[in-house]
Amino acid sequence: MKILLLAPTSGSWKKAARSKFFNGRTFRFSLLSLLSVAAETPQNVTVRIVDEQVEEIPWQEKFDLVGITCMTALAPRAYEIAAGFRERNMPVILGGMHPTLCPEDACLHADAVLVGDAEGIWEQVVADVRNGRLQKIYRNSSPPSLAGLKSIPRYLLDRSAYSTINAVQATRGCPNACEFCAVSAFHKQTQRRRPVEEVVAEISQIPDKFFMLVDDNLTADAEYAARLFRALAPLQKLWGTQAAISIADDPELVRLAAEAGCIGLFIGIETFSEANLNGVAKTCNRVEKYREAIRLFHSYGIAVEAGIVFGFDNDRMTVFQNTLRLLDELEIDMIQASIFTPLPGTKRYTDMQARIIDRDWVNYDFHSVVFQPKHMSAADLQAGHDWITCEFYKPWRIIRRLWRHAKRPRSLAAMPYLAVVNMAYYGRVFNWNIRGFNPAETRKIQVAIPECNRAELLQQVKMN
Ligand code: B12
Ligand code: SF4
Repeated sequence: MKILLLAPTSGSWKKAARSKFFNGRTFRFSLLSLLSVAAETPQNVTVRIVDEQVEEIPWQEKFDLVGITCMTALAPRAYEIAAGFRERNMPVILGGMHPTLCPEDACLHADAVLVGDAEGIWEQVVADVRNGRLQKIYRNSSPPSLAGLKSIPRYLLDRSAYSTINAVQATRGCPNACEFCAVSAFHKQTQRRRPVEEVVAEISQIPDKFFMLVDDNLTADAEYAARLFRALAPLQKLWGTQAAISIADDPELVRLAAEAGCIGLFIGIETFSEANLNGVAKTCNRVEKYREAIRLFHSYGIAVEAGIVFGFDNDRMTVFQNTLRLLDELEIDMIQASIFTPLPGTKRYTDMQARIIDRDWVNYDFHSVVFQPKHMSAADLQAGHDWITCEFYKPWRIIRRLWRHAKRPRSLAAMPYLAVVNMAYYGRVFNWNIRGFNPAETRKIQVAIPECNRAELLQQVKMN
């Protein structure tokens, strides 16, 4: 029996994959979703993983089952590919974020849909294919335990095509209830954790120095995180992960993370407006604590990538210029600027139905406006997001950030990481030619964005 597991790609990601320079390799890592499904596949089945960013789809080959993973923005491409294989008489199953949050949509385009985690149910899917009785929907009756997960077959990937294939997960989900978050919707505001010794055993098998913990909120359970960090420290590896900014409420935990080799944190700062945070129930962020938290991370040489979102209901045209000033003020090392996106399956999607102006999933890529903002036009929101992205990654700002980082204590370990990611973002913004990321256009936009006064601004956002 032969199974193909496929990761689709589209839009600018596809373009980047095809171009010779700035090919997006830095941002390409993991594929842990498909690797986890492959790990669960019985030994006597041949599994092939194809990442459309890396290689062509093997249309001419014959498979007994084709499994496709997809996020919302990639759903249309996943459906297109599914149609291609079904025309060739090969059954298709869809799984991952979008099929789980929108099974009724996914069901229209596939022979079967797997809702939620694959562990605990994938073996049944394989058995059903073998017996010719594939069902329409598969889901575990309750989320499977993460103890005793099978070993991840990273050898199925061409490692030269990825910045790292060393993606590991210690926990799944997040207990918080931020109303815009797909993770919260997928995992129903819960977090499951793997036994610390199993995570450490997996990481100790990785031959490289660097790995990524692709958890959603690694430090949600501080006691678990502390145990994990203590156990990781002797391995002397370097790693980055995502955590809520509230990790800084526990300076001892930050110290343990640094001693365990943490060199980078992706933090969902989202906005500098308390009203915006309250509007989406992101209660783990408090604007007045941002500065203290970032200083703490920096004091351990940990680089901070901030997730910043524009288009919240209290955002006005001043938000772009103000946010750039505040990011500079906090010495944030990298940003991932996004446009607010009401993702299907989340509370915000339901609440914002009347304001949604674009229902093409392709545009649910966090860089396009799909709803009517409250205090600006959709075009202004798009322009402001494009403007700040270009401004933040201008070469002089990147050099200043590297210089500032170099002056911090323990900065050496994170320096290459910081430089590579900043340069990769530069390449992405200025060379991928992503829609909206046109430097000539953004120069014009700058004129329309109001200037702001530093002291007034700090007082206004109550950031001490
Ligand atoms: C690591 C990561 C990335 C990495 C690597 C992605 C990759 N290709 O592996 C990078 C940085 C490249 C990335 C990029 C993006 N990401 Co991302 N990413 C993640 C993150 C943090 C972890 C994913 C992961 O590896 N999970 C671990 C695995 C084991 O869990 P899993 O994916 O749920 O898989 C299990 C089940 O879902 C199921 N399953 C999954 N796929 C399949 C397929 C089949 C056939 C079957 C049967 C089962 C199955 O089985 C698995 C095992 O149980 C998630 C958050 C999350 N919790 O998922 C966001 C997340 C998936 N990303 C998201 C987004 C929006 C993006 C971007 C669009 C961001 C942007 N603006 O650029 C891009 C899109 C990239 C692209 N076009 O390809 C959103 C998706 C929201 C949505 N509803 O669509 C998420 C949920 C983050 C969030 N909080 O909103 N991402
Ligand atoms: S803290 Fe982060 S991962 Fe958790 S629900 Fe909120 S946005 Fe999602």
